[in-house]
Amino acid sequence: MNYFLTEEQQMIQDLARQIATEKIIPARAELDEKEEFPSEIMNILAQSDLFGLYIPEEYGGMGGGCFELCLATEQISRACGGVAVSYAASGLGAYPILLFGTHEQKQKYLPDIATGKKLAAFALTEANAGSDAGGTQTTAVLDGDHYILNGTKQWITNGGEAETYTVIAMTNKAKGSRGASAFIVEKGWEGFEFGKKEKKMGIRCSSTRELVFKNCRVPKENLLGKQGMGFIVAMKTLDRTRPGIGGQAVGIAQGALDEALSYSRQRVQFGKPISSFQAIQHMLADMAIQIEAARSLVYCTARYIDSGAKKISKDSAMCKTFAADMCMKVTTDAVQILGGYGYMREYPVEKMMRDAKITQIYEGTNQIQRNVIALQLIKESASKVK
Ligand code: COS
Repeated sequence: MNYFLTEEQQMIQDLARQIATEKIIPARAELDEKEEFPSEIMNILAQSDLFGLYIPEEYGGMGGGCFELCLATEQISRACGGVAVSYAASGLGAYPILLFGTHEQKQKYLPDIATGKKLAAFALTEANAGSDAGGTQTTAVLDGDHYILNGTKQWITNGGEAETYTVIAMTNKAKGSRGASAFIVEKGWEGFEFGKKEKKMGIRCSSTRELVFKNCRVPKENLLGKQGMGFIVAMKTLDRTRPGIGGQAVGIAQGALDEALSYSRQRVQFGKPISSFQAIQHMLADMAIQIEAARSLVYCTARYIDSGAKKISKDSAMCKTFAADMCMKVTTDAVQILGGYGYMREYPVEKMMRDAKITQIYEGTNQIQRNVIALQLIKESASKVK
């Protein structure tokens, strides 16, 4: 399929694929086994200027958008979902600043994120506020020139590794989601600590940790947007980053198909390579069809977002949902094609199947995405009737 990439986009894709092949594939099994953060690979991605793809040139980036970030994330995911999420979550942490930051905030924080000198992270989820993002319990109370943050954020990707955190906290609990606000918080500030590091099913080299705020003083100028806009900051951010999860899902699935194809040509049973059996051929064909359909939807949505379109929630949710469900199916089928070998750790497909699962869960479960899609469909239908 020709997606008519520009010369620059082709270069980004080629570069990310080369790093994935030469640096990530040889390291992924050990990183997964040891649950070790891929610092060295993050440095390579930084030196290759891949962290600033979606950041305007004015703030030290390459001036691209969501599409360029998806292209790179897909290629990295083809090799390792855990490395890919560590890379892409910096974008998730940076997008609130990009969308709602003042010029001063952008000037202060974006250049270091763009060069990869500093990683970013996004902190919305809490123990009792997952799908119900408006149920945030962390508080931010204004005290002179500072907000005082108290509470615990859970399952924060890049927790502990990132230097810059965008954090959602309640400035007025009585107002529900309209009482949330967003803040930029730096690692090392007094009252900001890291809790336990999670042990996970997949994406095991990525860091997933608690953020603990105990009377953490955040300067007033680190409020993002206006007080009370935190929920909107989070929703508008996720609208722009969910296609990245789609890209991750497409990449993981492509990696699994590549493995299944290569194995099926080599594995001989009943005197023939198993790729000559129609049962296997049809599985391979279905995997390829589903991957290409998801890739088309992800690319199309990311380009639509970059065009400046405003109503993107439904499309963003659609591409994330479709690609994540596809990824779970394709990686499961890849394990099936490899049979007993597929179930063993010596082959990468069992890791791919473990990594796939999270794409159906994070940045909003696929059930929540379907709620978003259905509500928008009903709204559009009602407005047509009027
Ligand atoms: N863009 C702009 N505004 C949005 C929006 C979006 N994508 N989604 C909701 N809003 C606005 C609504 O218009 C509403 O505004 P008003 O108060 O002015 O009417 C407000 O935000 C509250 O919206 P809503 O009533 O739909 O909020 P809910 O509490 O029902 O929650 C869902 C909506 C479930 C969609 C939201 O909580 C969600 O996305 N949850 C999943 C969170 C998630 O992805 N977590 C993963 C953690 S990050 S890795």
